[in-house]
Amino acid sequence: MHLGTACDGRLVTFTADLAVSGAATAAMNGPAAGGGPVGGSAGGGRGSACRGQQSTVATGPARLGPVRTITGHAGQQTLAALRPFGVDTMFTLNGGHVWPFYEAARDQGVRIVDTRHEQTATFAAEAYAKLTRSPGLAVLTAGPGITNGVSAMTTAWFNGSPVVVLGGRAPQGRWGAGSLQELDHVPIVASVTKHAATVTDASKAGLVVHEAAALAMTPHRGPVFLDFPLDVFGPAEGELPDGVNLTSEAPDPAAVQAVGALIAGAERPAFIVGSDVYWAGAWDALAAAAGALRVPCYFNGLGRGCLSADHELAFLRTRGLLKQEADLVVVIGAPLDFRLGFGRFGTARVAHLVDSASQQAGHVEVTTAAGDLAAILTALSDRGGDRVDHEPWIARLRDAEAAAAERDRALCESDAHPIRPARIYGELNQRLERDAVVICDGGDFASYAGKLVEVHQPGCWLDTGPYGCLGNGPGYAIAARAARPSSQIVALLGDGAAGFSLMDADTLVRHDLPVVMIVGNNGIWGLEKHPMQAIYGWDVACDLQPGCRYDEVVRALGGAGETVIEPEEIGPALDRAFSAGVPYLVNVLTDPADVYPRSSNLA
Ligand SMILES: Cc1ncc(C[n+]2csc(CCOP(=O)(O)OP(=O)(O)O)c2C)c(N)n1
Ligand SMILES: [Mg+2]
Repeated sequence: MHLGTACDGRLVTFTADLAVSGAATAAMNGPAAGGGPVGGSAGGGRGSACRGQQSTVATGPARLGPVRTITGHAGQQTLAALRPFGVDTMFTLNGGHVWPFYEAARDQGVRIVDTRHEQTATFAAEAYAKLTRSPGLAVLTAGPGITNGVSAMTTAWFNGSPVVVLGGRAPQGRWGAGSLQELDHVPIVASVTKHAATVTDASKAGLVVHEAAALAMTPHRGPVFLDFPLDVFGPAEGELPDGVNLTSEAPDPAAVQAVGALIAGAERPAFIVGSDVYWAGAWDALAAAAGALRVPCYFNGLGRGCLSADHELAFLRTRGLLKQEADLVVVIGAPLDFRLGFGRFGTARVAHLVDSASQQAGHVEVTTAAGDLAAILTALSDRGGDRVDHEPWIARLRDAEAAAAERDRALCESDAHPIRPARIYGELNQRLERDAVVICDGGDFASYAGKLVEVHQPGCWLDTGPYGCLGNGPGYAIAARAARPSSQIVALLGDGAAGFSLMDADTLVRHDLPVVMIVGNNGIWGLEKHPMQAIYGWDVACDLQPGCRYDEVVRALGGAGETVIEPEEIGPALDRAFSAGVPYLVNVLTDPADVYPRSSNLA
């Protein structure tokens, strides 16, 4: 039995109504998994990354269970449908087509955070999903509002992030006559969502939204889109399921057994842990499996922090060695994409654990087990039996890791002028608390963060993911402060990246969301300029304004900031930023000649 919030704000009870499978124990997402009461103002009870994990797994199709009747237009039904999933905040930018959602948000106590660009609103919804492991909500007005959100929706699609995007839409009754912003959005977003449709019957809005949110949250997760013609909001009355019943695929025991046998027989195995381990809430199951099988772990995306960086089996700097030395790499909850050498690690055998059969790689033949990742990891740790001793391999990696950390330490302490970007991370690392949320938005500057920032808790690392869309930083920062009122929030922005959405520092100011932004300002699109120089010997379209005062932009918008030129000024500037209590941008002028040591193959 779990608590939910009725549309009138009353707490109501509902049963999760789960069909329990025999052996599988898995993480459910959202409040139905034991997250406790939902609703109330943003932040209250939403601050922890780690809420509601181990519960029972339902393996059958979603069933609606008992229903309740909601009196109210489609907007009212929609928000009432989303509340039991834990949705307490809406990210949006105003347009008359979506006012019924605002009315419902006012009535039902859903926080409205309005941004200066729909891309930011949608990125914020994605980050809120990442931080709360429940659906993020973006409400976008018809036409340009929705098309402005497409890159962020696509980012959510690539990241498997459960985002619910609600769009306004020109009236159905006049379709074809040329109403303002009359655009059929559905085909535009169909290829980057799990489901895209137009709601055509106000009395079904609650049910349709419930099913869309459940689909977004069902592994493999992802964004969904519904638009609402202006003339079908109601008045109406509709039914709503009283509970949330999420399901995930039960893994095939034989497939899990095959992976277990590979690990037991390997001398030098490694796990690479990706975002879907986090989405599944499977960090405890991961720790148990890695510990029982003695397998060193590397991390990708939201996988970072699933084991603390100082765990004896957590490794950061030696992944490159796997290609030469590992004999087995088990990739868990991440696609075998360009970030992972397309699933090839030298001569090592590769196994792939995915949260749904839909995520099985088509481009390489590897041993694959699909299904609930917590269930798979638990089955692996319970396997028992003999296995090869991995301690010499762990010791070898530990030595290599220590040597690499020593090399990084020298970089992080560099007092070169102009400033080397690594020095910024040296100063930042000394100040980051274990639950700090670190956000990356940029080229080389963000890559340095991936190499040098150590993550200690699940849900504390937000990068843009494999879609690589610059401009996510301010939206992610808005969501991070909204979801984690008392954690440090740090957005690391390249100077090029900052140009996409720094105007949304205004949103941080208006909504009183103090965060620290650090611009690694090398005056160039560094990740493009250096490779162009290396390949062509020349470059074009790679230069930005040297020394541009991005801090003045934030000051003009009502925040604060400063520019840093000398390495020893970085630390004190960060201290001022963390204690400022307002959005604060530290604009660090860095060396444009610093070339990031890049080896990944993009295509
Ligand atoms: C929306 C978008 N446009 C263009 C790119 C291509 N791109 C990738 S990295 C990069 C350079 C980023 O420069 P900056 O943010 O200044 O970081 P730096 O590499 O200089 O540290 C560009 C233009 C992209 N990934 N996303
Ligand atoms: Mg740059």
